[in-house]
Amino acid sequence: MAELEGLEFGKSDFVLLDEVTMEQFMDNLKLSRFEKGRIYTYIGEVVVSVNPYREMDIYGKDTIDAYRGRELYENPPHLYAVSDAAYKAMKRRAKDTCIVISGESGAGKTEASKHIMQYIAAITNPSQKAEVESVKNVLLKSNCVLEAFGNAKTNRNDNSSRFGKYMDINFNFNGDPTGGHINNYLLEKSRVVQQHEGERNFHSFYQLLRGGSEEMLKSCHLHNDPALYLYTREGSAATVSSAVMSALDAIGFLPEEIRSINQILASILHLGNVSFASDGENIKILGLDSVKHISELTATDPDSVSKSLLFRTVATGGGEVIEKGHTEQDACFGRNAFAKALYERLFGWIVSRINGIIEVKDYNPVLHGKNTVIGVLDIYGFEIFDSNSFEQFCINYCNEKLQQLFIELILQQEQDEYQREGITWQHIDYFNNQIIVGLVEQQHKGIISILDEACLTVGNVTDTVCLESMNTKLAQHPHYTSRKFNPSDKSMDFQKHFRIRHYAGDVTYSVDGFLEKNKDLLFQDFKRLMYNRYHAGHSPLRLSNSFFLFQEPYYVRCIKPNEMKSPVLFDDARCEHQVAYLGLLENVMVRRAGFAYRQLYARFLQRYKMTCEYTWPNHLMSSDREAVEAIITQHGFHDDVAYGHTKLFVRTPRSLFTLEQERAALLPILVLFLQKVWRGAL
Ligand code: AD9
Ligand code: MG
Repeated sequence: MAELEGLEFGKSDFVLLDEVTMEQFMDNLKLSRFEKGRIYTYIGEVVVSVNPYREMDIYGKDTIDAYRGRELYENPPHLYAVSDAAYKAMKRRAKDTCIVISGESGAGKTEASKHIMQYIAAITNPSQKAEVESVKNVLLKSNCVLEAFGNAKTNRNDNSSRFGKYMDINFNFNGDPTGGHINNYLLEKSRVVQQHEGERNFHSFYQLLRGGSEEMLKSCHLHNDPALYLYTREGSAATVSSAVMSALDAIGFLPEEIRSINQILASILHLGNVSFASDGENIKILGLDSVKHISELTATDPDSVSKSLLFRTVATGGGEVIEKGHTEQDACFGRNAFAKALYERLFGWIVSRINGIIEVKDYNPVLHGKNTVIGVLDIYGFEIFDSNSFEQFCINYCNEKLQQLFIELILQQEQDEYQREGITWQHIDYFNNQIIVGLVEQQHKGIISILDEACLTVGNVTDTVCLESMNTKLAQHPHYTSRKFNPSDKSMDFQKHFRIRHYAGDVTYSVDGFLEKNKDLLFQDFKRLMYNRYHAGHSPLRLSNSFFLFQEPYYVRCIKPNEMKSPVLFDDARCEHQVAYLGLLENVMVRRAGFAYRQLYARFLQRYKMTCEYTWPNHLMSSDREAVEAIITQHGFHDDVAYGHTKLFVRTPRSLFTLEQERAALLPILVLFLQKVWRGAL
């Protein structure tokens, strides 16, 4: 039982706090949980996780066995318990479920997603069927590959996800994984050509240079020193494992495919080393060796590579097509655009190749029953840097959407339902970030609409002109500020910045490059999928256009204890800020005053009528509600429930658990009874 942890570990569920105040919440989180090595705490079924920044001995086989098949409150809080709850819901009730992991950059989302996947893999396929083992193996190994190509060191996290990931695991009627699908969102491809000070390019480049065999490097015309390449000059010191190559191999990438991946990475590095010089009129390429290597590695003709770097093709007014020489600046821009596009496509191809390997094959719903899904969503966390660009704008918008989802499902719908059902309820107030989501995505008036409009306008609309339009149209919005407040701060060019008061903090964005990046097709795709989610309204995670029906969500809310990556430091102010903006206190209030379980009277009756003499086999009361009341009264749970118009609400899961146990004990007797009836013995 959760309480068996002992009083020294405080409350394992914040719902049990004596009083719901920020002070008590923080004391419990810091003194009783984090400082005693208890990194997980519940708010009902929501897991609050604090990044321990050290290896914890809580993910071994023994722990997995302890959680397998158990109810949430039977063990101390753990990711494994919610993973099991999601798994049970999927298996028992054939429910599609998803686990949504949120928190700022470095809070522990990706680690959590891996623990969840590992748990699910460990508890499934008891009969060790080879094909199921192989699916699980690919699903687990794909994390390593995705991290190599999609993660990088940032100033906030050494292994920061620079893309959003939604991974679906498909299950057959036995509850064994039969396949999966990865959706990836908005890779931060600008990182390929440029990184902030102290940050690095994607891990894959360093793994290639530091981890690649001598022979492979030679065939790609590479040296093993990242400092030799413009794109990897930053932060080359970190050690690198070559696990990704063996993971690619284990997943089923063919040797020639792995070779091609290396060749494309190498081409990108060589591209970065192509530079240009101008003689006043024309420009020429410096570093023809690099061009030669690129053409060899991409099987293209060196002259064509040079030409595409130096010229662009334009249509004249008279319908003619001519080649126009680049300026030095244009050529660098074009080179970088090419490198980014190559990487982006490589990443997309790797994901689709993995999907091809793990997709559910030969599935026949008639033969195999309903195909159910558990999804795990791990996106890039909310981030604020000294300088924030379009990438941060999209990342933070994405986090606003997730917060909105949480509010909708956990705070709003819950309270709406109590009201609808006529349950006496003291409304709990919370900050609804819909207003910020609207600021970004509202049609015609929101930032995205203004950007789109500027991109579609013929003529020379610059980032600054677009900013002026935003400043005019959004002047009255309480979460938008046209410039940084402190005019004495000379480091900031006011004409190029705007500020959004996000749910998680104020972020000042530089509009430099906004329009160019907004034109990018990938961003268009991203926006479209977010809009879809928004307008579809019914799905908790409509981040994908295909396969997606209503899924029952489970939440993991990650907290970053400090900015130093320290295992011992709990920065009170930073943590309190996160608890506040994540709405955790409000979550406790709603949960505490609320009900863990609800069910329509008829369905409740159907399941538990055998546990009460007045309802078995049929009740003679005037309504199902009265019959349910009889069951509840007989078991002495009267104080633990409320009766709505159509549903019964049960406050604590414990009452339900007792009913479940009783039902389970009665079932064999019932079966015997029915057999006798059939045989005519009764
Ligand atoms: V970002 O939004 O992708 O930048 P995440 O994903 O929230 O971020 P991540 O899971 O990458 O953070 O965690 C950051 C680091 O914290 C990891 O690299 C680990 O060093 C550390 N960490 C996080 N969770 C755990 C854990 N459960 N046990 C031990 C952990 N270390
Ligand atoms: Mg991550």
